[in-house]
Amino acid sequence: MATSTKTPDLDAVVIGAGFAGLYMVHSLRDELGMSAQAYEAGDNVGGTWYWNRYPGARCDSESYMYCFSFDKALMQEWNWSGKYPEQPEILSYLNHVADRFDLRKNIQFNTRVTSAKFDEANNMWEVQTDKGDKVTARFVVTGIGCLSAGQIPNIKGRETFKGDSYHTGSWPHEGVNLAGKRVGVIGTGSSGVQSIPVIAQQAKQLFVFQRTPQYTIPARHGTVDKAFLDDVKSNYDEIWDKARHSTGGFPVDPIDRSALEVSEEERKDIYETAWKEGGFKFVFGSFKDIALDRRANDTASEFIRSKIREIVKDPETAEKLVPVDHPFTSKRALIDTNYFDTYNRDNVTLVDIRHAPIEEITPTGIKTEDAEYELDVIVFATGFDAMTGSYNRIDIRGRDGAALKDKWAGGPKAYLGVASAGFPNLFMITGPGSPSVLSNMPVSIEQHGEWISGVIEYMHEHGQTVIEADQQAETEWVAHVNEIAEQTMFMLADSWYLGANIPGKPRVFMPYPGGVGAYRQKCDEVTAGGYTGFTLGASTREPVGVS
Ligand code: NA7
Repeated sequence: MATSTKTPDLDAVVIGAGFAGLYMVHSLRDELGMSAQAYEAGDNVGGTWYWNRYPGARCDSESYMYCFSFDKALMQEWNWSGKYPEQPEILSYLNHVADRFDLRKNIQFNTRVTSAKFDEANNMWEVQTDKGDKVTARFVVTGIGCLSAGQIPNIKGRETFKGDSYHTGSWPHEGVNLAGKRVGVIGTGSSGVQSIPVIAQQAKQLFVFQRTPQYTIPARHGTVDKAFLDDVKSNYDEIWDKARHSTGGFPVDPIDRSALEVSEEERKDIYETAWKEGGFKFVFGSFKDIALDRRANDTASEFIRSKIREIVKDPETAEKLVPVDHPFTSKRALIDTNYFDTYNRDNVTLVDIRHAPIEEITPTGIKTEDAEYELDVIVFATGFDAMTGSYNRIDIRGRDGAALKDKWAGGPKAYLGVASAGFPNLFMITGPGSPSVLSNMPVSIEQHGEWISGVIEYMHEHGQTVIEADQQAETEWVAHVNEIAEQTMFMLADSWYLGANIPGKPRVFMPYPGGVGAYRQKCDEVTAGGYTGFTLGASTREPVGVS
């Protein structure tokens, strides 16, 4: 390992000011006493919740679990108004956190990090921004999100459209007046399923361009139950502890019942109860094997299909909405409010572009193989270059000037999803290979933040200035992630988890599907072993500036 000769300007550069970036600034600055500077492309905090302001945008995690747990007073003082947190309220929460912990003074807004290059001679990073900043830092910590690089498909004629068009992930802050407009929504993923029912109420006419039908469960959203919230607040420690050791980052007890070991009647009752209750409990609280065993899964998939046929009045439309080409949970599980009901409205038309694909976007609308639709507005609910897109937008170069983008050309490679061999002192919060998008994000973000702070503190105590993931440990971890994914439904659909939504992207399963509890245990073992799978290097110079 090289020995440092220069002292960096900063202990750490943090990229992003969403949940991850905010927590990291707090943790490094206030808990470790380090100098940390965050750069954020938006003009305020919020990350995902700053950008995704489309109608109906909200989180699918229940609000009492979609928050930080690092400060007990914060947990007690914040009151959510809805069962699920809506985008404006999450943004208010993150603004509150930024103010409460005085984080803004270490965040430079309207600034995008363009490059980060590792200086091997000095064991530090040189970071540049689009505003001309050039700083050096011992560590770079990315809080750049898993779903932040928006994807608008390159449909022929897109630029010729004379109306307005928007991507759900970069919705205008002032909102969009859709009253009296003919609106086309392309995409029926999470953003489409959330926005379509709300847009239908606003627009004169709505055309939904659907390529893949979806399984979605009613959210049963509503105002928060005050008595429930009070109860949660008096048991928060226990609740969070359960979530931290769970599969999805939610405080649910594991279910030990197979969908195949109960009678048909009992199974139906269990699904009915879960359907009525709403939300992800349909997945976590029904049977242990619907995401793992195809026969068990068939029972859940078929139940949801029957619900779609029951809700949607026009049988032809209902059949178009019924997913048959992939099992439930193979794509991101969705929850909704009135999604299928929306197709009973007179002003809503479902356009099946699987059978008659879009040929082009014209100046006046969208032309499919069998019809032309006149539109005033096109909404692209077409998703993101997930997990790796946000990394590829930054020129990240490690040892020997090697680009992360090149290393990841065949799929992302990272040990524990937190560090990549050849890129020392770079930590990725909820990077590919960690539970991230398969979990309740704040739980995973805090776990990574704590773990990263812990490493940095350890390095200080041991007088070390460089840490790097070992190639072998990384290779084994990536293989392990894929091995688990192979045992699930995840491999059975073209999803963004597999990069299948981006033309040319390698088909590799990106998040860790083993659950947050198992993942935490692995990270804790790595820590207990003195950071097994990492190489740490000493320096004759001062250690990192932990006070
Ligand atoms: P998703 O889940 O990636 O959904 C994108 C949707 O757009 C999906 O229905 C796609 O169909 C459709 N799509 C994408 N490209 C095209 C083209 N070229 N033509 C037609 N339709 C297309 O993105 P979301 O924003 O909804 O959700 C992303 C995540 O954010 C979500 O899971 C939450 O975790 C938060 P496809 O299914 O690929 O056939």
